[in-house]
Amino acid sequence: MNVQSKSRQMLILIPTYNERENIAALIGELAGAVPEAEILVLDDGSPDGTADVVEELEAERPRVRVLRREGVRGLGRAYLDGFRLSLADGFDVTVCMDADFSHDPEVVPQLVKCLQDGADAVVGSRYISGGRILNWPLNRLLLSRGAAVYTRLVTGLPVRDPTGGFNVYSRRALEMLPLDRIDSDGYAFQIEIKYTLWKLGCRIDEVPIVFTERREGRSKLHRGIVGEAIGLVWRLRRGVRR
Ligand SMILES: Nc1nc2c(ncn2[C@@H]2O[C@H](COP(=O)(O)OP(=O)(O)OP(=O)(O)O)[C@@H](O)[C@H]2O)c(=O)[nH]1
Ligand SMILES: [Mg+2]
Repeated sequence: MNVQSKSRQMLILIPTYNERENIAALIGELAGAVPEAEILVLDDGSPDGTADVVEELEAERPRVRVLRREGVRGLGRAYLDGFRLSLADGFDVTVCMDADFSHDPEVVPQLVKCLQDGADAVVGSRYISGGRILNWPLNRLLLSRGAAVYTRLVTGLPVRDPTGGFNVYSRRALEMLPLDRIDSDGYAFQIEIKYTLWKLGCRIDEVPIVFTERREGRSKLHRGIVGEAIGLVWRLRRGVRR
């Protein structure tokens, strides 16, 4: 990726797997909401050609890039590559968000403002006052809420929405993370990053968000993601890392 000559303020990382129907519209909305941001799509060889869509956009949008990942697929692995690139390219602020419009592009400036007010990491939170989830079936609500409460009980992590994927990290926070030692994915990845930062003494603030069901495309949630998260919280509690 060549972002050498550009401003180094803010990088938005968007992991994608089969998000062809969402990605162009999301990038368009982000360009309106945060025009100064660079956008890096982290694609895992989506069979639907998501990366090709982004590549076509690159011609007209110089702040947009796609990283075509190879090898083992995974949300966590994609984010770790994104974190490394963000550090290497000197960005001060790294925003993480889903491609499916569950995370509102208009809220990015608010999350970033909170970081600039002194937090090391900011979590877009569904589970603090003012936060909400729209259009999720009861089983998804219970699973997500249950995971949040369970994580807190087992690990002590004082974050109300530990599995959330709409997060902002300062350069300092990313520099502190032992990126080579983190290898979880899905919900577990979100928990592991927040837990590690908390243990390192970082200030993690939460800002309420309204989370909506994905606009288009299919969920990649599967039972293995939940099992992995359950295993991880107990490992964190015992202080064991792989
Ligand atoms: N690079 C990469 N991205 C992924 C992978 N799995 C999921 N994603 C992306 O990660 C984000 C979150 O995945 P979702 O499928 O929306 O998971 P979710 O939000 O828990 O579930 P739903 O909202 O119900 O669909 C989306 O932008 C996905 O495209 C993967 O293996 N690799
Ligand atoms: Mg989603």
